[in-house]
Amino acid sequence: MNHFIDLRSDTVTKPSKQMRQVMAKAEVGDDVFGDDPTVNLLQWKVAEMLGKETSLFVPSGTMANLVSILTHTQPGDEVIMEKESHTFNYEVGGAAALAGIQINPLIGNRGILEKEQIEQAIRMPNVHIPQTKLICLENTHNRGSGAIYPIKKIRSINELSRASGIKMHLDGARLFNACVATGIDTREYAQYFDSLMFCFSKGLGAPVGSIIAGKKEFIEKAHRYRKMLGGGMRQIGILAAAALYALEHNIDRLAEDHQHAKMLANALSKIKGFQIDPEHVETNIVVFDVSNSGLTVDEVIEKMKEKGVLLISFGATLVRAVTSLQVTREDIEKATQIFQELFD
Ligand code: TLP
Repeated sequence: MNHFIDLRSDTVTKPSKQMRQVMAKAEVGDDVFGDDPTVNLLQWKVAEMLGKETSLFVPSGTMANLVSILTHTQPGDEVIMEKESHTFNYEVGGAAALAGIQINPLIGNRGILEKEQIEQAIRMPNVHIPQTKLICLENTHNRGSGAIYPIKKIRSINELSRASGIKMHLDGARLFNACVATGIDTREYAQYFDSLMFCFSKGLGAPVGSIIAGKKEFIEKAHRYRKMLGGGMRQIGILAAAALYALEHNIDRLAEDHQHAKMLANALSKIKGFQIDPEHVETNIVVFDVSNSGLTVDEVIEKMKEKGVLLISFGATLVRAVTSLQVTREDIEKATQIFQELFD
């Protein structure tokens, strides 16, 4: 099999020829000295796009979330987040191990929390009780099948957080998917968060990198934590150039990924053994339940792999398919046909 249709993640995209060309030509310097002009340009541009004072390029989304949590909290503090969130499930417990914080995981609806739930979870000031210092939201929500956080809900959570003196952080790994799907500007989302991060290495198609934005004072402190975690990098203008290219060329086209995901979700919803509500597929992530198929998740994945389609497990009965830059409409049609042949 020489061409896999790779639906495992939007992280699998490879830099295009044009992206590699700008990487090859990038001006570089030692970024630990603050000398890399391409990184500086990227950080300035992202701060502008998000309406924040400044920003900080980091190697990964995981480090972006961890650095942000470290910067906002002290060991023993409590952080509210959704139970299915990426930080709670897939960041190796780093916030507990390295920031020493306690997560208070709340159960959301496809990853979305209500203001009232958060209100009830905020701790009273009392000598026995950990103090709530941070609320983390995720937009789009990965395990929520790419669900978009409604801006109204973000606004009301923000009112609560301001009234309670609690900071807000956004895991916006796929923030641009939300922006493209809703037409809501990045600044509009960003204004409600003290810090936010997004990834270049997912649907935007760059090989490496994420970025954190916030106030100058916050980012100065975050910079020290990035260094502490070993995230101080040197001539990374070549990576920043890929990120700049991605911002210029790969945002609007995310709409295609969303169409492809919807096509796939519609087709899967007609297959008897699978359960999925296509209405729940708002962006590029398709999660479906295979429990009625008589097969295990691993069997479904293996059968599809034999036919050249790659998927991943998302739990005991759930399979995930993600559309991205290098997945064409023909690939989706072909994958759909294979699903139908194998499981209908
Ligand atoms: N998500 C990856 C895997 O880790 C599961 C994926 O394939 O979806 N926040 C969110 C919402 C994410 O989805 C991810 C990566 C991260 C943070 C972490 O980013 P990286 O992988 O750059 O550390």
